[in-house]
Amino acid sequence: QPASITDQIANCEREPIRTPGAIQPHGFLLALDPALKVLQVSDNLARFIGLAPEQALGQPLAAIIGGEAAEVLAWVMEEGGLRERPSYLATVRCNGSEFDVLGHAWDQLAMLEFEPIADHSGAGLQQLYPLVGDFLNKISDTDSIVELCRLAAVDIRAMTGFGRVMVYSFDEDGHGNVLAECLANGYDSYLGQRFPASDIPRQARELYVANRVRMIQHADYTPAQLVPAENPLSGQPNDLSFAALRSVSPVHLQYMRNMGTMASMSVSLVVKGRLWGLISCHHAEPRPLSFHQRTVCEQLGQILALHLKNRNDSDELQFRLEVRRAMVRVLGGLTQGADFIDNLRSVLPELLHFARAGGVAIVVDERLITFGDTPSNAQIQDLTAWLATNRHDDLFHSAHLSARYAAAADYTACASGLLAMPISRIHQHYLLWFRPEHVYHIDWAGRPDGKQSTNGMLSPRTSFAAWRETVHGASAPWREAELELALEFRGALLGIALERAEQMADLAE
Ligand code: BLA
Repeated sequence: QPASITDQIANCEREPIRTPGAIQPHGFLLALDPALKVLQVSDNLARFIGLAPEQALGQPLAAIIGGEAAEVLAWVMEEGGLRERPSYLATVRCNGSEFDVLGHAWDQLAMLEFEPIADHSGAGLQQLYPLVGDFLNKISDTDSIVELCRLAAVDIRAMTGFGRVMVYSFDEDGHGNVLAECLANGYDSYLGQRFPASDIPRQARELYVANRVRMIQHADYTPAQLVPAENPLSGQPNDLSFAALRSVSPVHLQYMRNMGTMASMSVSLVVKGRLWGLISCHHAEPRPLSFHQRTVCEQLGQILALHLKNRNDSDELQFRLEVRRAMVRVLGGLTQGADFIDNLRSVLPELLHFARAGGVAIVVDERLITFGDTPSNAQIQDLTAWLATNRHDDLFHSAHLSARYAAAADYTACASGLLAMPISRIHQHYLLWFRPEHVYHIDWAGRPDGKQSTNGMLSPRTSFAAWRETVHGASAPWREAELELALEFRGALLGIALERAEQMADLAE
């Protein structure tokens, strides 16, 4: 029996990406104890150093990489100490080749990663620093998010020479939308396309918040296994979360090959602790990139994220101010008459404007007042009866009402979206706002349901050809700020109604 799609996604989420037990083979790894004795090695050591793992294990560092290199590294580690994130220790020469050495402390081990520098291509530090400076200057004059992202894509491409650099952001459902890109000749455009959430499982997103850059140099590599397979100090598989050479999930390597991408780097864009998006770089051929290049890209990503946050904060603030102003106009326009409903009737246009709605209805017992574009009176009565039986908290909102309440399919044109607010604590009295349908297209990068399943495992799709989905029955979304202010408005309204009732009672005495 084939596994359900939910089970298959759960399988993806079980990919042990932090503990693969192996590294990418373009460099080698040594795990040392505090006395710099070698406790674990990657099994590709021979290719770089000419030693089999058995010859290296238990030896002092100097016996593996030579006295001079070991002395430099020991000195740097003693001076600076190792941190939990890899830092550049030194460039050392061993066995006739030069290596950039990164070090980090993890799982009681000193993890040293050696990357041969002969491989590295692209800009050096002399070119990289001015590019970051330029980027800082340019983005200060930019206030559109898309333009910010475009400038980042252009500069990352200049820094790395990748054939395709994309900046994409995740929506609430985790789908990625390509906002900007910069391409070399011969690379297809993905601009404006959407990538389904299942392309990047949850545990990978979590890791990418902590570890902000990852490089896959060759999507067709054979992993270099760690020997022994487990950390001898803990008896557990090594946590390689922060190792630059961490071997990546075979599922993802298949995805890259399906896409025609032989090398990739992605840089996390973290805004307020959340993975806002990624800068994703592709190359059709394998491509090495030095630690310095990756670090500069990581920093550029941080600068971009900071600007995105500022941009977002000021947009949000502006929006809240506007909604609040609209709310004040409603409250200020309420007349002071004895009948609460008549008072509300006097501010119908302001009510409409407050919720950026196309229609509004006030439902009080048998009385029904509508304004703008709304369903029929009978339909509204049915809708409020449904609302009443489906107990909701202080507010009910939907930007796709017919998915929750089938009868609404008859009036999606005027009421694809609904915001319903009970305005009495005892009676079924409601203020209803309706938003019209907003038909839109999603250009998927490959059909989202086009994934293949092999032995119950979801595999990456094989086609990334654009596929257009047209979405009906949805309205513009209700924003967090609108819902919050609607609640505030409700509090004010109930307060006013109560006050009025008390005045009436006083008069009656
Ligand atoms: C990881 N998937 C990733 C990563 C990206 C994507 C960027 C991070 C690794 C990297 O930097 O290359 C996906 N790449 C994309 C997307 C774009 C892109 C969306 O360029 C858009 C432009 N993938 C699948 C399926 C599964 C899956 C079906 O399609 C699960 C069965 C898994 N993707 C998967 C896993 C990882 C991953 C497990 C983590 C890889 C790792 O870090 O070890």
